Amino acid sequence: MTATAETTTAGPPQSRLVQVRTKILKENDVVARALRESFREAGVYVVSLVSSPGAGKTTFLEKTLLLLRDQLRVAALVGDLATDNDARRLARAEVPVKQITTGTTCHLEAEMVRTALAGWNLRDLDLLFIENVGNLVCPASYDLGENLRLVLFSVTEGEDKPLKYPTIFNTADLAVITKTDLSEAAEFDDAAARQNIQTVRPGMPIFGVSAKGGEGMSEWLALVGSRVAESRRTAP
Ligand SMILES: Nc1nc2c(ncn2[C@@H]2O[C@H](COP(=O)(O)OP(=O)(O)OP(=O)(O)O)[C@@H](O)[C@H]2O)c(=O)[nH]1
Ligand SMILES: [Mg+2]
Repeated sequence: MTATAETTTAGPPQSRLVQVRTKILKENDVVARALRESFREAGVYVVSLVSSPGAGKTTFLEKTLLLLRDQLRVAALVGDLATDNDARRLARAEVPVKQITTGTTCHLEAEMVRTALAGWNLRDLDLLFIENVGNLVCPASYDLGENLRLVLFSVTEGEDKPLKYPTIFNTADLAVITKTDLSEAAEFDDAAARQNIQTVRPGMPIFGVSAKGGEGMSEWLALVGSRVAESRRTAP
């Protein structure tokens, strides 16, 4: 028998499950809108990070916090199903950090962010980072009130990830290709990866970085610095 590749595409079932999901998303949007307004009023710029597990969000964020903490008042929230490992890693940058543990939930929701921020005065911050749970599917649908959403993917994951997970790339504002120090060993095809991102999300800016080696970090810091400055200029 000759091997052939067949594809079936599942349409959304019109079930009670879909109705419940729609309701949850609507409720999330309401909270996210309120969060966005409170961020705007306080003059804090908010950046979220999404990626598959282990793509390098915490390493990238720890480096970013270390490099920015002397110029800007930075802080971070980090989501995981379990453990406070990432919060402890980020706290090494000696900036305010809080872990959100989601239990069985594969993404952060706006309400979790609101709860985690209780007790923090947003006016004390210039820039807040939110690291989402490592997952290329669930976080895509949940607005967290952020100004900028980064999608990270590492050179060891394969160039086709944007094509396989288009929604997460479509809902992001900027793509970050991580672990570029491993490109050669992984035989990473940078041009193909960039083309795949552009196919899914035409015009999306792309950064290549190595949080370990430092490559690309200064370009990223310049961009986020300019976004913070721009949001200040247009602040109420
Ligand atoms: N070589 C290399 N390794 C990296 C780099 N960034 C992260 N890593 C490694 O990749 C692994 C995962 O990194 P994390 O920063 O924990 O990834 P994450 O996306 O935060 O993971 P989750 O929060 O569990 O989803 C760790 O072993 C890191 O040391 C990099 O720039 N270069
Ligand atoms: Mg992490």
